[in-house]
Amino acid sequence: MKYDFAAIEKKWQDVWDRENTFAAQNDYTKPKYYALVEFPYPSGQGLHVGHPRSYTALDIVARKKRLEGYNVLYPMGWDAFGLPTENFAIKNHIHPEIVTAKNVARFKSQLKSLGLSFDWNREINTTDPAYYKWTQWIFLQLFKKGLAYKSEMAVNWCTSCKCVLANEEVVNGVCERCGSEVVRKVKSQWMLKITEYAQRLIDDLDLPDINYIDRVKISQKNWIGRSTGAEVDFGTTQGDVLKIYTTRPDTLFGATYMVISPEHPYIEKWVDVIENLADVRAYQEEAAKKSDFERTELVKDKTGVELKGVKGINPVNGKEIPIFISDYVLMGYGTGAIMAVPAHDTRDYDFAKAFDLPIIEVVAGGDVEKEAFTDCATGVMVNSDFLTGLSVEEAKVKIIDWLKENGKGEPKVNFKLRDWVFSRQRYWGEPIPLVYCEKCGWVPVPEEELPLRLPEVDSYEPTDDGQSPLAKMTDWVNTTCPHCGAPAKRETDTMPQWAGSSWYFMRYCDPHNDEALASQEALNYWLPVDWYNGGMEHTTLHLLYSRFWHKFLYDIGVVSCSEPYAKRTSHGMILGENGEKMSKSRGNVVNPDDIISEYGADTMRLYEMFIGDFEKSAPWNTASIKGCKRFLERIWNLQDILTDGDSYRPELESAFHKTVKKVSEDIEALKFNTAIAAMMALLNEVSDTGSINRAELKTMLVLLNPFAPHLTEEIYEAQGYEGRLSAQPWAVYEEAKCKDDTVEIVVQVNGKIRTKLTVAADIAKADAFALAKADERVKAAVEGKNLVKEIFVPGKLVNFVVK
Ligand code: ANZ
Ligand code: ZN
Repeated sequence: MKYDFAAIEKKWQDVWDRENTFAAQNDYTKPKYYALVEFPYPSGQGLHVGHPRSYTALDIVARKKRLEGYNVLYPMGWDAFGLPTENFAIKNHIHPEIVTAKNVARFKSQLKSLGLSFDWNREINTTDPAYYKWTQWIFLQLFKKGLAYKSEMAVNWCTSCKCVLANEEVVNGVCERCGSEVVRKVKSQWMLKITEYAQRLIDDLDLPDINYIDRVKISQKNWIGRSTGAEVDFGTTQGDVLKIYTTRPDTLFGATYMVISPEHPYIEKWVDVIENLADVRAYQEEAAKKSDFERTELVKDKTGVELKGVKGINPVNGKEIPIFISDYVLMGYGTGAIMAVPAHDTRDYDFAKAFDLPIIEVVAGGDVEKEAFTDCATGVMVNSDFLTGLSVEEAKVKIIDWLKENGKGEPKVNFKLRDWVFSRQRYWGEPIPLVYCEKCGWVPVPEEELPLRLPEVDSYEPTDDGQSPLAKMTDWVNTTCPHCGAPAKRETDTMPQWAGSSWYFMRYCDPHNDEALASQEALNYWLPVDWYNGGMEHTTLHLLYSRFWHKFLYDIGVVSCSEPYAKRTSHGMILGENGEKMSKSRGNVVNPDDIISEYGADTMRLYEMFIGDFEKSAPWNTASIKGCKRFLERIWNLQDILTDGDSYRPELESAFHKTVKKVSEDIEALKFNTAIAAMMALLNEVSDTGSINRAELKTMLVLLNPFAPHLTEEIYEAQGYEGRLSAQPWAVYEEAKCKDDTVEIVVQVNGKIRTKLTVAADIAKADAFALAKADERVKAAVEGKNLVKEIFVPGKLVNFVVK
């Protein structure tokens, strides 16, 4: 019989659909397991071979957990709002809804062809009004609690398209679409106060029941960027107090100049005294064009302009020092002003060198003639008056006391995290459900009127002045104030793509509920997600945004746990055969459809799990996919050598127990590749005996089922086992039977290896020596010599010392 994977896979996919095999049960008394993968953006390109790496991994987990008796929720949906679809719609004059539906259909059939055990009854789509009704509802709750506010924000503005661009649309400072210059422009935007949650978003990562892999935890913490230091009041010759933020108040005596951001409000205050205003204005204009990222890059040449006519005054010694504007100081962080300590800060050092400014060493131990001495936490203070001789740590404490006593400053904690810019001047997003009334201000659309649907528009292009295309729909825009009934206008901005994905894991718990985002019982039962896997690229923003929304919903009593995900892992990327990132331009893209039709879904699944360490990136390798195919064919052919037998044969007993143990543990530990290797080794051992009995085959099929579900289910049925394989219990092992019966030990003479022997694992010392001495090579090495010592390390070695 030939292994006809195409027929087998089609057959079982139909059976699973028909029998609803993978539906999560609404029986809240059973032990539950919620496995989650990041839902895709249904792009026009279809599925990428990177998607199945994550989906198959958690499919394996989900299938194993079902066999272990859990009520498993493994859902899938579509994160379908967003720019590529909108841009496609603009170019081709097709409604984004139609584009989305087409892309979703393609993605779905591709996912089905992989045999993924998603519960399709719970499929969601963020662009479905029944879904975004609740995205809007959450926004309104944030608004009502004062966590959504409007603020002037710098946005990317394409001078030629005359529209606001998302960061992703700005490539090397120019518009991705037309190549024209992009400038920063100040516009009024909706913001969410995620900063209010900054401390909790850090602290809760260390809750005892939260299990994130380290690099994910670290990237969350880095993104939030908590820093501790002090705000210090510098004087100025204009009499104004110029507040700075520093993490190193201990270095105050080393401050030789100050820098304020080009947007700092004091510049306007000082226009009349600044002697070189034209230079200052020119510099401000240049800085306005750059992104924060470009501005703060370490390697960049330092530029700036001194504010002539005004000086800063260092509060610790009364010294007058120059004040510069430079783009490396950002207005959005700290106070937008710094004291520069070139001896101990690299950027200040580079700047001081470029502008020939004094460099005063205040922590001993480096060589500030050559470079900034930054790694000086354990150093001793010098040139610092009352701080001289103290350690850096002592100096920090003492200077903060001094600042407090003298009313010149106080300790301060800062976060890198900024509030979340939540509006987009775009069509294909959730309308922000607010109305502006001249009398009442911003008024929420009444909750019973949600969803506030996207109106039909004539064109999806933003207006000339950068407003959302919704602004052109005056019938829709003009409304009445829900509060006082006066004429009012709707907000025309829409939400960012991040909105829908910030709570989608909640919706899966109860996806058809139209009374609430999900029922309380469903949320209490299913949350937190037990295991969430996704790309490293989403371990900053998406993870942070969704944790923020979850915490907010926890605070207002919607969910009953403070963190959404109990465990978060991340898979490595699949690279092209040449080791480079897969991309159209490199011509190294592998299409999953082609692989499935040539080798079958089971081989594809197995291969993607075998390709290397799950957490590391791995290049595609066609030779290795063939190896996976051969393995499955050999499993298929076991049917030809099947015999009766309802327990493992003694010679294979420990091999089976060991493999069950290894596969069980490896799946939980993300080591899918070594789990597969263990099954391959077991297959070899079985094949060596020339037959397999029914008990042995059943265990093989159970172990392999999560990896190759179609093939295993087919063999199970064909060989007349009872019921469905997907309804069997997971394989069990006995610890006592996992021990090796035999081990290989090394035999040395005077520390040099002479031979290796295979002996019983529990061999007695005397027997080991006797066996070793009987070996010809050992005999030759000890011949005519005096045996002075015999050493035995159980399970490892025998060593004879001779003279
Ligand atoms: C003096 C100093 C001496 C500094 C020294 C560092 C080392 P974190 O919070 O760790 O990122 N800084 C403060 N506000 C800034 C702004 N708006 N734009 C750019 N840089 C700013 O780093 C805080 C440090 O970055 C502060 O401490 C300040 O330089 C600078 F040996 O003050 B420091
Ligand atoms: Zn009103």
